[in-house]
Amino acid sequence: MTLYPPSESAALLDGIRAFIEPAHVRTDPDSALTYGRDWTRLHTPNPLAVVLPGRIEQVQQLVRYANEHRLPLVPSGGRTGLSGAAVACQGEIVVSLERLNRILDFDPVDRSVTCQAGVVTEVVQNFARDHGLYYPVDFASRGSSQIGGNIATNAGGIKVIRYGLTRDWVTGLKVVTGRGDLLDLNRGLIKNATGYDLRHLFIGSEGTLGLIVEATLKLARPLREPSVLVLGVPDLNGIMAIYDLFRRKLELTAFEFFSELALRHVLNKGLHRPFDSETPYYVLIEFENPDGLHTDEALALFEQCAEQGWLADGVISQSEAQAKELWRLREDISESIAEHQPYKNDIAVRIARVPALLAEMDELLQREYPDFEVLWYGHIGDGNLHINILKPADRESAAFAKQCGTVSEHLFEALQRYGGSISAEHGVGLTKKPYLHYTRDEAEISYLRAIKQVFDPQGIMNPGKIFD
Ligand code: 2HG
Ligand code: ZN
Repeated sequence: MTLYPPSESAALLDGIRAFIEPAHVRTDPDSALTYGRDWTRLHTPNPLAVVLPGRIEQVQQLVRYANEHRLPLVPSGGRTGLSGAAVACQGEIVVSLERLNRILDFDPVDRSVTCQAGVVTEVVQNFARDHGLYYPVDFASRGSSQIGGNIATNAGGIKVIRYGLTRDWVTGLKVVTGRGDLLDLNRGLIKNATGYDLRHLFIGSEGTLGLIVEATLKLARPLREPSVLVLGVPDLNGIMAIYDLFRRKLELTAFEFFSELALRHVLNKGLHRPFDSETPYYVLIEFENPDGLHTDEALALFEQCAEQGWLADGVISQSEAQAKELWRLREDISESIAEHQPYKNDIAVRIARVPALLAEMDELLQREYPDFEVLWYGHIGDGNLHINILKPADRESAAFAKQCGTVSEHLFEALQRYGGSISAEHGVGLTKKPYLHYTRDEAEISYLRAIKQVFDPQGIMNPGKIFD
């Protein structure tokens, strides 16, 4: 635990105020609470200070100063993470990049945009749209998450089956390493066969190697009039059968699923059922459908699935507004259950192994949590399932977390047999650190440690996150 005696910490912070404007070196309780945690809400924020540099040189000065005085730094974006990677509960200095929020360059020929790390994801999406293009990395927290955080966690989201992860869209990165050096990585190039690609080490590094300060992102052509189908599915096995059939005929841009139990929470918040009948599961399928070109094909596929008994009911959007409404049934789930302090798991397995894993997990969860509300949803088309266990109102938080942690071990043992990952897209941070060995073996973790040592020899960058 890094805690400095008050006199020492006051002097340390005065030292920072010598190169960052005093108004941007904050110690008030509100800032500590806001900037000291992410959306996990499991840890008590306790940063020494929150620092908001406005220039890259200030980030470098801060890292050098932190090395001199052994001050731990926690890089901070929109703090929408769900694994505690942006939590400062051990007297660290939070480094918020939110003042570095400018779009710096756009090139229509390259189809690329260069922006500072603190630009909000949705601002990049809107910027691309206003220039006739599309930034396809998308998820429910688009309005608050920041590009730097997206990159530091290699954010996934709802369009991965067609567009891949954040990693696939980053063509350039400027980073300040844990040693205080500014590296200009790959400079927007598509091809660059000159040895190790350090850019990819920083993507997904969760702030443990340094701070991302600038990024160049590729853009795509816009989606052409996407249509959305929501289908009611009686049995888990039907889900992947539907996926297989639909993707043979249509180029899908999303294939999501959620359970009836999960749906009920968004209905409680005022959304409407997509159709009258209830089924234990639902899938949401999105595909480009310019001028309704593929509607007949989609309806024929719907009929085929119905004949096989894979689906019981369904609806197809008739307008952009209706497509958006249908998306909310899936996208609003996470926020709608936040008040129940869910224990979250975010697992991944190869697509072909999803049905067998689902069956095994379902059986295990029903056995281990007979009286808990367990909600399933996620990006099943890329093999990513979110499992949320809601805390019963009368259960004490620590006891609940302990029980869930024990069941997670059974879950991860099964997952390991399937060659899966204990974190598909939410990262490791603090909450999944104890389970990392289920996905990365000791030899591999020793290489991760060695890499960290190169970029951050004094261990000041987000210590205690991913691994110890
Ligand atoms: C989603 O897909 C987010 O909605 C959040 O990744 C998942 O709340 C969750 O477990
Ligand atoms: Zn997700």
